[in-house]
Amino acid sequence: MSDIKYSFGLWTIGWNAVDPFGTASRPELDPAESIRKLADLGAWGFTFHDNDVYPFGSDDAERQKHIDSVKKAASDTGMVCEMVTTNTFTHPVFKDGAFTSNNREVRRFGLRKVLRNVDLAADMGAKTFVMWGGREGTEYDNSKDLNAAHARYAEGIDTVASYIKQKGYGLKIALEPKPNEPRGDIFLPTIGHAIALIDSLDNAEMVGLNPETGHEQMAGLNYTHGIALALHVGKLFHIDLNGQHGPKYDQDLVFGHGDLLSAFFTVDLLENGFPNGGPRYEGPRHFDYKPSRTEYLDGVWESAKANMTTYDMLAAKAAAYRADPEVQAAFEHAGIFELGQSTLAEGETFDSFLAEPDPDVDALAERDYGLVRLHQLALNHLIG
Ligand code: ASC
Ligand code: MN
Ligand code: MN
Ligand code: MN
Repeated sequence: MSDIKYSFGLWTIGWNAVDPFGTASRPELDPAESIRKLADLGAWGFTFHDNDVYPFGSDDAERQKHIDSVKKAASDTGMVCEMVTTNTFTHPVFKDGAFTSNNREVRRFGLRKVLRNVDLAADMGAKTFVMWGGREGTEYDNSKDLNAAHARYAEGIDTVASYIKQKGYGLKIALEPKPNEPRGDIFLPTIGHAIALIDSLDNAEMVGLNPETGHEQMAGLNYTHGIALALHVGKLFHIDLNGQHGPKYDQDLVFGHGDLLSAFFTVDLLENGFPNGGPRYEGPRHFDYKPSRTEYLDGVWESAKANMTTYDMLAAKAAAYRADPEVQAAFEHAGIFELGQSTLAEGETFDSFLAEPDPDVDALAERDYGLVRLHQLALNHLIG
């Protein structure tokens, strides 16, 4: 394994493959044992929902017993708890949402569950606090006052942010967009929607994104473009890598097992940055996938390893691609470095800009950008 920092959600390998049509196809895993197993496979860190570690409704003593067992596995193995998130979607109390439920009592309960989990995240030394609002949404457009729902969503996020500030915790919040499933429509369906709501927050500076590969692709969107925008506006706080074949149910495949070409360009961006420089993603390479229901325990660990092996292979290919002089020449030919120059000259006035004669547009229209050849060069590196 490379020295890339890979981390896994405990709910990923821990999924016992219950789905809407079938019962579990695998036994429950002990979270502490999973941490040891992931460490053996070469992972660097782990993440969890509160109820991946202790059952919903545990009393304080039971809760602490489970937390201590996870902490011991972490200290025995050196595995880092880098992110914590809250389950506000499994229990039926959340069937109409947590922060956006029409029922105020449910909203107050959901918010309290999240704040309690913020304390745990800080105690575990996590740097990022993820919020995936899986039940924040509707099946029917008249189910909610949609303005009030967004106001309550913003209120909830701002309350969590103020609590983190008041406690002096070094945590940042990362919202995870998803278009649908389990709700018919989920609020903050894409990276762009989430950025728009973040901009309206009182505590916008400490709230960013945790985009998941498959969630953008479920909406027919380009994940690499999405994380590029998040980087551009300083909001790529965390990532959930996995695989998906276009717009259908959330497949949560192994990273690279869906759209492989897209995965190549995702890795190229994460590992090599933008061709003209710019903001870089410095966080862990975190996988949020599910071992397919056909797999038993060997398949669980094989699939976990496959995420890291695939990422490693793509990182090696992407490094060779960028280092290839033919690729760099094709970048030059395509104008990729030219795009790094500002369109207006420094100090240029509107008068001088508008007075400039127009170019020969017919000649400009004949330019061949060589983008197909450039893309073929990427393919040569990937599969040649
Ligand atoms: C998360 C997260 C998801 C969901 C899903 C739960 O915290 O990132 O995508 O929960 O994995 O099954
Ligand atoms: Mn998913
Ligand atoms: Mn996710
Ligand atoms: Mn997921």
